Formats: sequence, C-alpha cells, structure tokens
Amino acid sequence: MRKFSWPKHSVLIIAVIATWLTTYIGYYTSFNMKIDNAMQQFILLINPLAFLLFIYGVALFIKKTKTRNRYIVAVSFITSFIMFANAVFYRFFTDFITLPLLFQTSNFADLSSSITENLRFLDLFFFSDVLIILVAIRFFKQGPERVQESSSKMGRKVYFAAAATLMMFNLALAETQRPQLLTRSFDRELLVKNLGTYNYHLYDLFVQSKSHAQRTFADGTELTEIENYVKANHAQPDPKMFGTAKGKNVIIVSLESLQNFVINNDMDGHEITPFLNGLTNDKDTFYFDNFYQQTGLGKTSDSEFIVENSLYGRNGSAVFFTHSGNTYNSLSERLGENGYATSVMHANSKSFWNRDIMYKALNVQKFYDVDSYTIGEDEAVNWGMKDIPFFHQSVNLMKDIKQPFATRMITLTNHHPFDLDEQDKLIPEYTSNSNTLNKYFQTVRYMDEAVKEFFDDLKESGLYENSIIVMYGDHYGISENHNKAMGMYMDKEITPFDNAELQKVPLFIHIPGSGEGKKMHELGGQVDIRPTILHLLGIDTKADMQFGSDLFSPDHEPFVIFRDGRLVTDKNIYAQEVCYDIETGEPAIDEAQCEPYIERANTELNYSDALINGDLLRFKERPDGSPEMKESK
Ligand code: GP9
Ligand code: MN
Repeated sequence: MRKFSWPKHSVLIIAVIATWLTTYIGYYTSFNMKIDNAMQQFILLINPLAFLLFIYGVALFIKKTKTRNRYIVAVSFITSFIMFANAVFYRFFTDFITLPLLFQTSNFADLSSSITENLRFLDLFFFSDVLIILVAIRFFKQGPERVQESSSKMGRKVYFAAAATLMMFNLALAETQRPQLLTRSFDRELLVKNLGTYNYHLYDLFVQSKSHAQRTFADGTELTEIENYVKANHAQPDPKMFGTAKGKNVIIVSLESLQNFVINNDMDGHEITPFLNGLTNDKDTFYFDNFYQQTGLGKTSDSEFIVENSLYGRNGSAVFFTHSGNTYNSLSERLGENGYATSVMHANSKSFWNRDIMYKALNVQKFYDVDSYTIGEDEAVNWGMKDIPFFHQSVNLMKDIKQPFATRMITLTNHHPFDLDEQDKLIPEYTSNSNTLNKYFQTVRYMDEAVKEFFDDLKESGLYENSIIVMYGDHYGISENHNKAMGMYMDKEITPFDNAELQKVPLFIHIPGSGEGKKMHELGGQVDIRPTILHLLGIDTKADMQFGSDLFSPDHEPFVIFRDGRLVTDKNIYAQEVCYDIETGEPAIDEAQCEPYIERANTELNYSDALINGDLLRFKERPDGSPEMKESK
C-alpha cells in the first residue's frame, strides 16, 4: 500500500490560511467598518489573501527547511503585530495607522500613555496564527514525511501567477465599488476595506515616502522666485470694503456639488433654489455669478484646501492625503492669530479625506465631526446626516463657541448619487436619460431649504447680526458623462466651451446690515476666497503666499485657472486645446489671445506644485521676521 504523504508545502499552506482567517476575523472583532452589500463583504474576505500569498510565497525560494520555517514564523508574527497594532490604535483614534499620524509627536504622547489602557486580553487572538504555525511545524517534523525540498521553478511560477491574478481580481472588484480608489485615496477605511490592511500599509508607505523624498531635496531657494510672482500679482484691497466685517464671526458654508446653472433657473417650471435666488437680489448679499470651482480629484477636500491656502490642489491625487504633514499659512491659522476661534463642522467620519490629520496642519483648532452630532431616526440619507438637522445642530454648537469665531461648515446631502427620502422631495424629478441629473434638481432643492432654515436658526440664536456668511459650491455635481442630459436641459449641444462654463459655482457673501449687496460679475475662482474674506475682516494679506486675490479689489485680475490647465479670461475660455471666444462660444478668431494666459497658467500651477511638493512654506519668514520652521515631521 502506498504510504500517505503530506503535500510538500503543508506549513506554507497552513500559514497562509491561518493568517488569512485571523486577519479576516480581526476585521470584525476590532474595527467598525461599514459593509453595505454582499460584494463589499466578499472583497473584505479575499483582500488579505493575495498579499499573504506573495509574502509567504518567498519561502518557496528558501532551500533549507529550518530557515524556511523560521521565515514563515517571522512573517506570521509581523502580520499579526500589524493587525494587533492597528486594533489598539483604532480603539483610541477610531482610525487605521498612517505614518504621518504615527509620527505626530502629540499623537505619540497620547498613544504611549494610553497603550496599556487600550490593550485587551483577547488581542492575543491576533497571534493565534503564529501558534498554529508553530504547532504545524512541530507536527510535520515528527510526521512520516520529513523531506521537504524547495519547490520547482515551474511550481513557483504557477504559484506567483495565481497570486498576481488574485491581486488583479481584488483591484478590479475594488474599482467597481470605488472608481479611482488608488488615485484619490478618499478614506483609510475605504482603502482597508477594499485592499486589506497589509496592502493599505504598503500604499501608505509609498505615498508618504514619495512626498517625503521631494521635501528632503527642497532647501527654500525656489521660494524667492515664487514670492516675486505672488507679489507682482497682489491686488490692494478696496478701502471701501476693507474691514467692513471687522470683528464679526465668519461662517463659511461649502455647498456640496452646487453648480451655478441652477441659480435663478427652473426645472419644468419648478424653482430649484428659491432661497438662494432671493439672496441674489438681497441688499446684504454680494452674489458672484461669474465664479469658478478649481478642484481636481480631491473634490471637496481640494476646495477646502484652496479656500484655506489660496493654492491649487495637486494634479492626479488628493493633497489632503499626500501633503498633510506640510507647513501651511492657512486661513484658519491667520484667523486664529487674529483672535478667532477656528473650527470645521462636518457630520462625517473624521478620517474621510484625511481631514483629522490635515486640519492639524491647517491649524484648525476644533473639528466637529460626526461624533459631535446626534443623528436621529430619518435624519440620515445617502452619505450621512441630512443637511437640515446638520445645520440645526451646528447652530446649537455655535452658541457655545467663544466669539468671534470662524467656522467652515460642509454640507453633504446634495452628493452623488443624489438620493433623498420621499418626504424630503420638494419638487419632482427631471426626466432625461440621466438618473443622476434627474435627481440632482431635487437634492439641490432640499439643500436650498436647509440653507433657508439655517438662516432662520441663526437669526433665532442671536448670532446672525454679528456674523458674515460666505457660501460657495465646492465642485461640479454633474460630470461630463451627463452631457447628453445636460444638453437636453439647456436645450443645446454641450461643447468643451460649455463644459468649462458649467464649472461655475455660486459664491455668496452675506453681510447682515451691509445694505451694499449686489450682483457681482467679476470673474474669479475659489483661490480668491481667502484674500477676499481676510480683507473684509480688515486683515492684510500683502505678505501671504497666495495665488488668488481680493474679488472686491479694483486690481483684481479677471483670470481663472483650472487644475487641469483649462482657463478663463474676460475674453476667452481655453479648453481641449481650443481658444474659444467668451461671447460667442465659438473658436476665437485670434487664437493667439489665449497664449500668454496658457503660459501664465502653467507657471502658476507649477509654482503651486513646487510649494506643496517641497513643503516650501516652512522656509517662509513670518511677518515678525522669524522663519516658519515648525518641528520637522
Ligand atoms: C465627504 C464629503 C464628500 O466627507 O465631503 O466629499 P466629495 O466626494 O464631494 O469629495
Ligand atoms: Mn463635495
């Protein structure tokens, strides 16, 4: 009778399975991840596997059994430790470990004092795979089949091809759940959910070391050239407007996905934004109708970055993720220095867009995230808390903040896929081939209602008179994929010229009691918000590194640069390499009109990238003459 023999790589197989299962079970016991559907469930199950096959698979190249087993035990210990460390960290920060967070000194101090508090006996579970592997090694030593030669070349090829295929399969599934996950990052939880803890850490390591390397080679010499450029473009404030809102609270509202085409417009006879329309003719409101969004892949977070810093986001990635360790001269920081209590209010998890970390770099003093809100029954839809209860509870929070305060509020309901509960639908859907556009009008209408109630709440709270309210659309809601439906709504064929024009978002600056409000046609973009607000508050920005300028200034230049290189001037729009005439929307007769601006746009975007990649603002002298030089991160 043929003697039973164990497969050659039993220990390896057992190791992969044991670590896979402890990791998967660990996901459930130690992290609170939201799993919405069976597909996400499946991705979670398979996501540790490809990495484990690779890392354990290295054992196949090791000839000596003893060394091979040692390697396998070491890998199992390290992977267990990674899961264990994340579990402990999560208990404290409700977040996964990321390098900048780990090395923030304040976090480190918090961490070490609370590590022991956050240890649980059951955390030993993470090491159960190590134990299983040790037992397996012992068992196979005593077993009948002791010869374990290293594997054949062919066998190895098949093994790694299988691991690679699995990895591709995993990435493809993740892509169906979250398009552009790797370029946009979004959220650590999404990365872990889709790629698994181990791959997430590799990705984090890659992103962080890339930005670290660029930073290392910068020495500040580039700063002078950029400073000269910025100085040359500085616009002196209009003395009539400078300081008109001095000492008042500043409330900046990011209106999710709100484009300007809905303002003063209707959908099948239904007014879409009745309250905001009222503001466009209000004596206390400056409404800018020729104002553009300038975000890239970082969407909301890019708009926040632009508003805070008057710099551009990054091309092809979200700066909130890639450069959260930089030194910035943010709006929040400047306001903080001027005695304002600064905060952000947003009822979403704090790690989304890496906000928890980035806000520290931006010197935002307090982040009211989802944990500051109570979300009652029927108060959440789509991405989270509905705007009406969000505004309502936010005003309650504001009552307790020391004045003057400056807070940025980020709305959420008008977000793709624009879902609403029945009772919140105040107008019918549109009818086109795009479900997205059809529902968009309804969620915009809901957001308008929310803003109206917000104004009422502010008046009731007594905060209104002593505050200014700045509201802007953060980025487009309807992408170019819906050109056909947009064409139907606008009753014309959408060209690249129209697509660029559709990047207009509304900007409202509401100053209670001003009486000077009017429609403003000045051409501007989100980079202009920072200097405009600071000047209204009577804070000078002459020495600031910013690419935007005060929209009220007589020197404000009518010129807007998009992150992707498109641009708008008072005469032209440059898009898809065509210079269009702004009046006719047709290619300009004199194409050369665009050229100097194309060059300027390139220069400005490159300068902005250089500032961010080299973390150059750390070399900048502060107004008191001392260099910025925060502790190096
Ligand atoms: C998430 C919210 C939406 O917190 O800001 O982000 P977006 O997808 O619009 O960038
Ligand atoms: Mn957004």
